[in-house]
Amino acid sequence: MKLIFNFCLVVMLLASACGSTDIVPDFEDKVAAEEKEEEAGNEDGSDQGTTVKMPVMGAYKRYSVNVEEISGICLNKDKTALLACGDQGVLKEINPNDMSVKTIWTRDADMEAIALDPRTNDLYIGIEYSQKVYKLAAPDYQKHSSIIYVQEAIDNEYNNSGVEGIAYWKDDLVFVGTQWGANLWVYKLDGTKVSKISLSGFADEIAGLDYDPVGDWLWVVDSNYKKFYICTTAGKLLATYDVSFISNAESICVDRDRNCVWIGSDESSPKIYKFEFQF
Ligand SMILES: [Ca+2]
Ligand SMILES: [Ca+2]
Repeated sequence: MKLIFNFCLVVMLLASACGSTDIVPDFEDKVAAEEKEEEAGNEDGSDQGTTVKMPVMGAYKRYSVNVEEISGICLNKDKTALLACGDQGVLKEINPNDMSVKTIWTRDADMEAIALDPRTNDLYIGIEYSQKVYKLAAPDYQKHSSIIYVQEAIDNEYNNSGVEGIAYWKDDLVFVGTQWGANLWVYKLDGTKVSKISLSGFADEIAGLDYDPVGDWLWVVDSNYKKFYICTTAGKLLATYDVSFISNAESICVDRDRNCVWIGSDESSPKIYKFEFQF
């Protein structure tokens, strides 16, 4: 009897060791699993999961910044400066100490989103209207190529409600978000679509995106609802921050080294808001 039991145990262990190894998590499965967890927690009125402390927003400062129609912000490779792009086709570097600006690259394209690949320091820039992503090669950021086409946004003519957010995730994966439908895709850098979800359960649009590897969170800014959010990579809302005083918040950048979050406002006199944060 004991022998049979041991044999069964070995078989079970082997089966679990040989289980499927999904490299790319399936969004729908992950969302369903999270919903199940929630339901299970609610049944007996208690939350069995570990409570995660969410970041606390503090005071803010507002700066005028010379980046025309600022619409995307990320940190540079050594996190000493901000890189920002705007609708007028400008890529600029911003000194976070005095907000002085220098131009890096220009091109006639509606640049609405920016992310840096920490493995290569290449930049990915989301282009609205043509609904694609440029790769801008490090170190000098003067040579671009089109690497991703968001075909659904092209086919359904998202036009000016198209690609507005991009964030580097991991491996060769990026998140791409649109205003229309608050749609969020994962794409491989070779242009292959991996998955799609919508954040429309809480957001009106995705106007800007950042991925925060410390919390494994997505930070999303929504210029229509005038809020920004933290959600899981499966799209579960974790926190909401009100920024009703910002006229057109289209870019977001989490800066843990400076204990702040940067929000850019695309307006005729472009602004950057620096929010103190306790992470
Ligand atoms: Ca814009
Ligand atoms: Ca737009």
